[in-house]
Amino acid sequence: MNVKRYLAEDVTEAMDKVRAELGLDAFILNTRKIRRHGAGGWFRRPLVEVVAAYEPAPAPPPAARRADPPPPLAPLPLTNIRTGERVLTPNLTAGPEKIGALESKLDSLSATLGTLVDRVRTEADAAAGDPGVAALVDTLLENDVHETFARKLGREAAGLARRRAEDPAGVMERIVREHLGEAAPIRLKRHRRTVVIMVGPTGVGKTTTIAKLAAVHALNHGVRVGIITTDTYRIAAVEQLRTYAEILSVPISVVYAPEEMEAALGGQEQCDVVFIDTAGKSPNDPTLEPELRALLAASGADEVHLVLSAATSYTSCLNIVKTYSFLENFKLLFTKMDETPVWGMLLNLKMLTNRAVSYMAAGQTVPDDIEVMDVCKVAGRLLGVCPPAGV
Ligand SMILES: Nc1nc2c(ncn2[C@@H]2O[C@H](COP(=O)(O)OP(=O)(O)OP(=O)(O)O)[C@@H](O)[C@H]2O)c(=O)[nH]1
Ligand SMILES: [Mg+2]
Repeated sequence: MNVKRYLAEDVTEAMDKVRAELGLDAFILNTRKIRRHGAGGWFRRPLVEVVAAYEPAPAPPPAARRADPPPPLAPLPLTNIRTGERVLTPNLTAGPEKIGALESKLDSLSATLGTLVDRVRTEADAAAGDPGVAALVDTLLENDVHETFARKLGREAAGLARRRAEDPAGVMERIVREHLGEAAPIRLKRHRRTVVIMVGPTGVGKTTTIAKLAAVHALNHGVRVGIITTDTYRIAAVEQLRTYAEILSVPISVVYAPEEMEAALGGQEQCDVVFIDTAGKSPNDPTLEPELRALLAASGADEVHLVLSAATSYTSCLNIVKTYSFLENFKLLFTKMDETPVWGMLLNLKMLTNRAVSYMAAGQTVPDDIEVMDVCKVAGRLLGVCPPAGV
């Protein structure tokens, strides 16, 4: 009995492969879902692995092996399929001039193949070959854009700049902006209250961001704001938000368990937008997912903003992304952009998660130090166009 492993997009495709290759008598030993390799693997559908066992086909009987070989097939004339014209007649007894013709045909085929391979390679090498693009890729790397993404953008920019005969710097700036995507700030529902929940690791600025956004909405947009805090782990956490709520004269409720959420939301029925604060948790805390799932279900939040510090390392980002991959939808909100001169993490996270970016915060002052994500400013900074002095 032999064993063979198959990988496919789904079970049907995997079973088709097993059937096609091993026939109907194969046994399925195991089926499981496995994560794809690579950083973006957490956000893509897992692959299906099927392990099948089969009986190898018996060796042909010795008599069959001793049988005389079949007679050689008569050579078919080769014709040009478009013109019907005979181009070459393979003949194993051909003279030196026929062999010469064959050789020259092979030479021309190999030249054509070489040109094709070159054409495919050119795109990939263009970034490295074009000193302008290579310098832009270096700037991205200096700004902590991960190498995989920096090189991918370099290839895209080089290809596009050459095809359209455009300045690589302009093309690269456009590509970075496109990859960052359009900013997606909070969109208030027209005829009902909008519930926004802030989640994320400890100390990234969730509570401060809620204070900033509550103030901006209440003071600048004249919107009726409510605040609910579920962060009852730290004694100071409730007081921190209560102080902001009092200054803004907006209602605040404290929720100790998901069951209390309905009543808390009911008490803020008249609000246009309600911000829910959550306790920061380590990405490795096993209670994070079940607790957050329960809160999301209880609140029926319209928007989830994953709050992240721009000063987080790439490795930590990967861990955070993995931790929150259970969320069906979320926006990326970046804080502490004033604490780091390099903003590559924004682009890394955007490209890893493919989620919309919402706001950027660059300071501790409530409410001034927050704005809707400015993708032009970020792209400029990543490409060394904007000086790293303030936001
Ligand atoms: N430099 C800087 N500091 C910030 C920013 N946003 C928040 N902070 C500071 O970061 C610290 C933590 O902020 P919090 O709002 O309490 O963070 P949190 O995510 O609610 O923290 P936990 O609830 O403990 O998880 C405070 O000192 C804030 O003033 C920012 O954009 N830039
Ligand atoms: Mg907090």
